Formats: sequence, C-alpha cells, structure tokens
Amino acid sequence: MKTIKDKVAKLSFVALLMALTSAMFYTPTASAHGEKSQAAFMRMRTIHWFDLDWSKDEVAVNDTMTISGKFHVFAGWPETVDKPEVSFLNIGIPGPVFIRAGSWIGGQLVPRSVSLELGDTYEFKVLLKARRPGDWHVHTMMNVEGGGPIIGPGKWVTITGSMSEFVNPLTTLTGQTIDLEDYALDNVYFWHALWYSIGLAWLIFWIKRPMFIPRHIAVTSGKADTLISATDKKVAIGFAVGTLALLMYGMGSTNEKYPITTPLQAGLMRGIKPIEMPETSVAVKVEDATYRVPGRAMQMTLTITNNGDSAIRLGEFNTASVRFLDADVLEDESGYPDDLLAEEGLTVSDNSPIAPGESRTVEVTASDAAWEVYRLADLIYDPDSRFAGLLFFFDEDGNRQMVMVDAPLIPSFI
Ligand SMILES: [Cu+2]
Repeated sequence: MKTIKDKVAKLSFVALLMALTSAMFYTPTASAHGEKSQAAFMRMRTIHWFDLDWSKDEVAVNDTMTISGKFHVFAGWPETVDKPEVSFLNIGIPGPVFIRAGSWIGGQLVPRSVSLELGDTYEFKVLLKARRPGDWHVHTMMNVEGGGPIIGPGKWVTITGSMSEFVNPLTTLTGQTIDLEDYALDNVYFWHALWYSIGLAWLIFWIKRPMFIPRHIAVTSGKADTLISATDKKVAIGFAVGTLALLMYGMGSTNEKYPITTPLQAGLMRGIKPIEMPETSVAVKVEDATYRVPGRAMQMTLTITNNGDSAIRLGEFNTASVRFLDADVLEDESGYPDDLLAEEGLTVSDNSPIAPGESRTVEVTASDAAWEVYRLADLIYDPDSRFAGLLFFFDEDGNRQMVMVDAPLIPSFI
C-alpha cells in the first residue's frame, strides 16, 4: 500500500515538474491586448475612436511621437458601465515603454481625470516619448471609473536605440533641471538602506547570544530579569534616542534642502470642451440589422435621406475600431492598423450618389476577418444584442459627414 502511495506521489511530482517546465517554455506571441476579450456590445456602445493619426511608427529612444484623433461618447451608454463622469485618458502599453509627455482633450492638458458628456465628440492628442526598444502595440484608451478600461485601436510602433540613453529632463519652478528617470533615487536608496541596517543592528545586538531555549528556561524558572542587563537597557535607550534624533535631523535637513514643496495635485477636471460637430444633413434609419452565426459579416438595411445640397455616397462604417470602407469612395491614408482596416469591407447594394432631397433604402454589408478576429461575432454571447457605429458620407468635393447609427443586431443562424 505504502509503495503505491509513494509511486503516486513521485509521479505527481514529476507531472508537476513537467507542467511547470512546459509553462515556462510556452510563450505565445501577444497580439491582442485585452480588447478582444471584452464584451462586443460594450466595445460597440461606449466610445467610438475615429480620425486617428499616428505621427510615426518607428521612433528612436528619447524621440517623441503623437497619437491624435477624435472620440465620440455614445449616448446609448450601457447600464453596466458607469457614466464617464470620471474618466482618464490613458495609453495602453506594456509598462512605460514610452512615457506620456503630454495628453490633451479639446486643447486642454489632462494629467488628471476628466468629465465627459454622453453624446459629445472630443478631440484628443497624446505625446509619447520613446523609452524602451522593441515592437510595441500602442493603444489609446479611456479608463472610466466604475466601468473599466475602454480600449481604442492599437498600432505597432517600433522603438530603436538603447534604454540606457533615455532621459526625462524637467525644469522645476525653483529653477533646477532634473532628470525624472533617476531623480532622488540615491536618496531613496540611502534612507531605506540606513533604516534597514538600524533594524538589523538591533536584531544582531540581541541574537549574538543564545536566543530561545536558555532564555525560555530562564523565564519559566522565574529569572527573567537576569536576561536584560544594565548595558542592554543603555543600548535600548541609545537606539530609541538615536532613532528620534536621526528622524529629526532627516526631517530638518530635508526641509532645508527643499524649502519649497507642494502637495500632490489632484482632482477631477470638469468643463472639457467637446468639438462642435456640424449639423449633419444626412438622415439614416436602420430598418434592420443582422449578422450570420457563424460568419464574418454584418448586414444592415439603411434608409438614407440626403437633406443637404450636394450628392453624397457612403464611404465608411466604423464600429468597435474596425473600419469598413468602400474602396470606390474612400481610401485610408492614415496608416490605420491593418488588422482593423477592411479596405474593401463595405458593400452597398447601390452606392451611386444620393442626390439632394433623395431618399434611398440600401443593403449594406460590412464584412471582414476583423469581425471574427476581434470577436465582434461574439456578440452572440452578450446579454444586449445591439450595436452602434459611425457612418461616414462624402460628397463630390470630399466633404465628410458623420452619422451615428444604433439599433438591435439580430443573429441569423445557418
Ligand atoms: Cu494591443
């Protein structure tokens, strides 16, 4: 019986080792960075990122790049996500491979959380400074308090050079120029090491002599007093007084060296300016919308009415950062991430110009691998089968109009 038990124990130990080693060698290449696993309806019905522009996709350490664009805060915000009353414009990268040298919404620097209004469209810009060499998938993102991270499209950016060259200079209001990369680091090391050694010294002072059994015997036999000598007491007082003195000296000398300090600056920023979006002269009604399960496409029946004074065509449908374009109308020139760009993904049953005053019902198919790769097809698992997205119409002169669509999205099964 015992030998069987031993064998089982041995085998399970071997199995555990094997599992650990294989886990160590299993390094899948990470290409999705969180957003794919989020509920599809949530990605389609929260923040719509568009007009994104990446100033570079290769940058040397210490050089900067900007990501700019616009985002629309969808008015039909899901119930399960808190309203974006406290939101923070973030950047999705694996640690500070870039540093965020600045970020702006509506021309206002936003180092703190901001209040966004449902239904508004904002312009943003993020200035990134390269720090760690490698290939990084850089996302713009919005953190919503009580809601979680709302991840925008990610683009691969390569950083070249060496991280040891990275500097982060800053001139303080006291006129001193420091490098934030290692500023005050020596001081942190020094004080931690000093206090740690004082703790150790106190321990060593006592553990030099026998610690447990003899002392236990002394205490139980009623001779506890013999364990602490007069010298011990003096040493104890020395440590106590020394600690207080060092503390006072440290505080005093720090105040002397840094006479001007301010508390941490914090607090919500309200009154962020949205963009005044021009009144749109296109009216779109979603008659119905479906998607095939399994499948890689969604279909909409749209009734488009052109109330403007020039003929228009539908160029783009954008949902959850996936851009479906009609190549005859629109070509992307922003270097939009390949995996999210369906250059010929939008098919319109009749995409001839819709004349002013004309109303037309068309079948629109948005089709691309991205629908599956980015798991928008997983809407079938969501508790709210509705979608939302942006439609972009263009007139002959290339002027663009944006129309928000939002409707139930009904699955059809093969
Ligand atoms: Cu990513």
